[in-house]
Amino acid sequence: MQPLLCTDAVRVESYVGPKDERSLADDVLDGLTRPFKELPPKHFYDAAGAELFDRICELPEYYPTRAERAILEERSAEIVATTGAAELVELGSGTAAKTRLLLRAMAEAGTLRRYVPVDVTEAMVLECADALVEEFPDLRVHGIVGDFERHLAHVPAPDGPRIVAFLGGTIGNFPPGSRRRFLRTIGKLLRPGVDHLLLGTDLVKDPDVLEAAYDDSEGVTAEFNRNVLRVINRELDADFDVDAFEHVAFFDREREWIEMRLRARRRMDVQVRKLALKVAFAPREELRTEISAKFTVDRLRADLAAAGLELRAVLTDPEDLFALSLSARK
Ligand code: SAH
Ligand code: AVI
Repeated sequence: MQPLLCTDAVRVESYVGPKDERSLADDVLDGLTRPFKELPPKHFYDAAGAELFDRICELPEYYPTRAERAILEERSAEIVATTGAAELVELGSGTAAKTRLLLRAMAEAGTLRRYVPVDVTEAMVLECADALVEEFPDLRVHGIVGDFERHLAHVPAPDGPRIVAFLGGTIGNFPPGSRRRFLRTIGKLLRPGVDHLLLGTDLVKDPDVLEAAYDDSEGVTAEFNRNVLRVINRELDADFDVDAFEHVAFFDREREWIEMRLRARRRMDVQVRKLALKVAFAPREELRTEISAKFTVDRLRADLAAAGLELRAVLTDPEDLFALSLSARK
């Protein structure tokens, strides 16, 4: 493997490339030819999508980031003391904004050795690796640009007690069956009796609060949602009229998840030239772009148990909006 970047402190490896265009192509071919159209949420995050997500995190309505940060501000030292962590592996690391609180606590405890960010967006991994080695002089960063569903085998062997962090509630973007399967895969990165999973999960709450968080008054989430169509236009030479799709977000009370969709404002025939594919949308036809599951502690415990993990601690913010949990392999 030829690393993207290799210095004394930083090594960044990339596992995305032409094959990943394939992954978008496969998802479009598969998802847009189904009776109920659907795309997986990982394609939101090109550079523009990552920027829109950052703006979402600052919105008054989008509480998860603030609530999770509040927990980390309060409890990072305790998390580090409980786990003795020397290494932090982070899935879907993004800008690693909240992660700094954990790294700081590890540095203060004198245990910090290595940070392993895994994200599908190359610029994110490169930028955060650079910034973090500046900020933490003894830190080594081993970055992986890759799809956490396909490239976890490239996470290096542990270098001391490890925390695998999966923050932000991103686990909620998996449907229930794949969620448990993915938790089991994450478990393989953990050694029983040594390592821990630190998982961020958004909690079930008043549907009005939830729906506002996914349909903000400035329309940033709507733009984030439509961004997936811009990605397809650019990468697969498609001709979606992006503004002809309306943002839809609602809380499914039975399944206890938020669903985001894009609704066609009129009849459309879309050409996806690279795939030689024509996709017809009926007026008001919807395309599901994301689910974002909300958790109770019982559901969390059951999902972890089904994946061979034992829930050890649940930490919440003062308003009980969000939970950070520590678990370990049984
Ligand atoms: N952890 C950050 C970012 C959450 S946004 C936070 O808590 O704020 C979700 C992140 O996961 C984005 O940075 C996105 O690029 C990344 N991501 C989404 N799907 C992914 C996948 N399949 N593989 C790797 N990274 C993914
Ligand atoms: C990354 N993920 C946890 C976010 C969420 O809340 O499900 C993505 C997002 N979608 C709309 N707003 C934010």
